[in-house]
Amino acid sequence: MSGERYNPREMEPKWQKVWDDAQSFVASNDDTREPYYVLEMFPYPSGRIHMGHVRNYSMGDVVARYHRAKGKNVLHPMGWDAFGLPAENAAIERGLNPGTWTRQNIASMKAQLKSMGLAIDWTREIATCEPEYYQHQQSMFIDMLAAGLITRKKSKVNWDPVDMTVLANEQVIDGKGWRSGAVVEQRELTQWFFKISDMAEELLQGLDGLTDWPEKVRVMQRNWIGKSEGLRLRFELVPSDATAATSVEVFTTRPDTIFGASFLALSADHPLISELAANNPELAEFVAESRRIGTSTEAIETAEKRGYRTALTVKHPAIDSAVLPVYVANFVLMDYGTGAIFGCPAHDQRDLDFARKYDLPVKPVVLPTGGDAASFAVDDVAYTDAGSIYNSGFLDGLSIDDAKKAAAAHFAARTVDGQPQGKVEVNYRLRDWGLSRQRYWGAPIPIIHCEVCGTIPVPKKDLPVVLPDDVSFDKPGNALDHHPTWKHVNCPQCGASARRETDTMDTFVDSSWYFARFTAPHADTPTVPEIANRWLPVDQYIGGVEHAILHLLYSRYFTRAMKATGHVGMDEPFKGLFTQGMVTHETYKSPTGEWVAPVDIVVETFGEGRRAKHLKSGEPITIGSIEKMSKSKRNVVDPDEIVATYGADTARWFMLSDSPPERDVQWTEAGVEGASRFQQRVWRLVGETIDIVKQSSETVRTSDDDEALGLRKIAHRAVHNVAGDIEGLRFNRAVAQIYELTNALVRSAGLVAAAPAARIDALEQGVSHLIQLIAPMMPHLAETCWEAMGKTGLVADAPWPDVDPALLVDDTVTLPIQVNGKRRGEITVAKGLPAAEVESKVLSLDEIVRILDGKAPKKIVIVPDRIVNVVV
Ligand code: ANZ
Ligand code: ZN
Repeated sequence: MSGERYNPREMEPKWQKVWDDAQSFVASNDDTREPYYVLEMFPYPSGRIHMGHVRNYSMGDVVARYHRAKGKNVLHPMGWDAFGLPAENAAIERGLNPGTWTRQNIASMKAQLKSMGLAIDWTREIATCEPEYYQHQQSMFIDMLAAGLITRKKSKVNWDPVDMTVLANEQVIDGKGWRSGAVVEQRELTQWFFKISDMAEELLQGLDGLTDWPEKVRVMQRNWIGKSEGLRLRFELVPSDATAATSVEVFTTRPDTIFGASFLALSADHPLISELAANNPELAEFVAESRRIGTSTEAIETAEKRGYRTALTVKHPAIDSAVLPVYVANFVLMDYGTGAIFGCPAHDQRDLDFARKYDLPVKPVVLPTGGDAASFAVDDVAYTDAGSIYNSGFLDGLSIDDAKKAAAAHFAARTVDGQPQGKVEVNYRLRDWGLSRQRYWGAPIPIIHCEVCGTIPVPKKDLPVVLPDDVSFDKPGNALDHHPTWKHVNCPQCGASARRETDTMDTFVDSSWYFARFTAPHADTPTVPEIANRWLPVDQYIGGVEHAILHLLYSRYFTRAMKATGHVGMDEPFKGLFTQGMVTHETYKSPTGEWVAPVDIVVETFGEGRRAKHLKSGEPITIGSIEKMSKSKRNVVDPDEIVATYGADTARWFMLSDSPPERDVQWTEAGVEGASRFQQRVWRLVGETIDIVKQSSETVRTSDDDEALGLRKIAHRAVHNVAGDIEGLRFNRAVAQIYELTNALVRSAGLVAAAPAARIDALEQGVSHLIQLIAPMMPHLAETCWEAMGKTGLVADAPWPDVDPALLVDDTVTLPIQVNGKRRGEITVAKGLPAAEVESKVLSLDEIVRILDGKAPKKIVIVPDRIVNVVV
């Protein structure tokens, strides 16, 4: 038996077929055992899986297999986030039909995932691009529209005037269209929105209950929701011919700094500015230019701060006869607060930059604690920390917080234009979620526009609104809109000719409820609430931290919207969240500065150093920094090649072993080799153990000697600790425990020849435990070992081993041994071992025998469980 190498290439497909045939991982909705739902973020079908997927799915698989072994009814499904731009780009660039391209990719990625041996219930597979899926999304859209959760309003989009198409924010690079290079414009389109901002407070509060989420993700969501409490403050306009308006309102979180105000700034889209621009070409030009920055907050924040001084001025609300100039500024957003601010340069960096540029006064009104009022000044850095208010009339001497309250009370009691001058207000950064995309490859929005009846939802009996297959991408813009017949329909209400909505849904909608669909993937309603409520929320969700904001927030919103429309009964979709780190690799560059792929080089070591050369040309290659695996740097390792060379178990083991799962892991050849050697080591140990058991003649189980008991303790402790580590998602620590157990077993197998039956039994039990511990991580190897050991059934179906609590108790003590007061060694014995027994053990130790040199000791003093003193 022992001696043969383990051959993953042969065994892995074998066990995959066995699991498949036995439907081992198919979850039943009727199973009455405790449900456990583990889910990894489903992949986009780009065509090939990458190492990030391998890491992500290996982790999820360990969790799934472990909880199965713990007797739970485990749901571990897989699907495809199958709509989106890359399919359209393939269509444009390579003339492929987006559907065909996507489905081919799904087929090849599915084969790759299957080769990893994942414990997935493939009967529940879904792809969001199939009508069987998106018809339910359309149906829920209609429900949510009826429930008032969806609205239609004007909103700005990035418009590429050459390609005549709407661009996603990611497609705008430095203010230009990614494909055409044309300067992008802002256009207003009427679009559909989920009214997520109505739920801002609820989504914020809900974060408090998500205690099994990483704190950093909760912080990111909190910041994104961006609650701020402040004051709406009305400024009286100095009468002017330019407008009939008499006042303008700002939103401020720092009313305590009002005495430091030196200007007002309005958004380019502020109605007052539009009014002024109508008669002022220069202003109109400035407005147009501001709009070219792009719609993303990031673009606005990074753009140079620019302004235009209008002819308007306002009265300072607290300083008699002082007036402030009114600017248009490109950093003021129309859709936050009131679209207008007062600028206090001394205490806001943006305002300071602006003031320096346009030569506006900088008047400090917050004095740092211990600062000197006479000399304190703000130069290039705004002072934004704590202090006491000064230079500020009735606010002088107050802390910032007290001054905020005092200012709010002061302005609330005054009126401008017959209204309170100040009103306390809570604002959220969170914007409504625009779901319309002017794209073909997405779920059609189930709406019909009729000139007579208006905007009419498609009747549910007419669902799904199916995407046409016969589309052409030879014209820029939305291929769905260009389709000759698709959009022409009759109004479901009055029968007149009408037009389908040709916008499709943002793909974030698709991924906001797939986890619910998995619970009843073939139902003819979006969910079956009783079933969904049994499985959800997902017990453990695992994915990349890049989804910390949008995907997770949208899913949290959508779950609430589904609850409001009766599709599920809970608020939160994901009870536990884990965000794993990335997979990195060294980078390599040729002498001419091109990136070189790891497969094309050989690395040699010399002394402490390493150098690389090109595999074929032999030219020297520079070893560069360690970076996230990416196609652009070519530092990728193809999972297929790894599986072909080392097997899936090795890849899985390495991905789990090397770093804490939340951190980045560096893929190295040495690391994979190490994982592969470990696999062989386990296999050899199993072979040896089988031989030892076969050769043992003793059949009567003797009672445990120290060696047997020691081994049992190590094994039970490992079982106990690995369970805890898997439950805590500390996979690398679980792996370390398994290494320790393996070492102990290998050592013991080496000692065991002609040993008492109890030791052989302990070894066999220990190896059996080891196989169960590696089963979630290296499932194919584990099945092979399990079978070789003559166990019945599959290890995938075996219950997690019971731990004997007695074996977890550490009931030994290590006693130092002194000879004539000098420490000469130590001995480990059972706690409370009678002195006579300790004495005879001590006297048989090699070291003591040597020191006594045949003489008897004068005296032996034993302090029980503490120390042994030998006097010679
Ligand atoms: C005066 C002031 C003085 C401000 C000061 C800050 C510091 P958060 O906390 O994010 O809500 N602001 C208000 N509306 C804006 C808009 N539409 N576009 C750009 N900026 C806007 O930020 C609130 C602060 O951001 C407000 O408080 C306002 O500037 C600015 F020493 O008012 B503050
Ligand atoms: Zn009609």
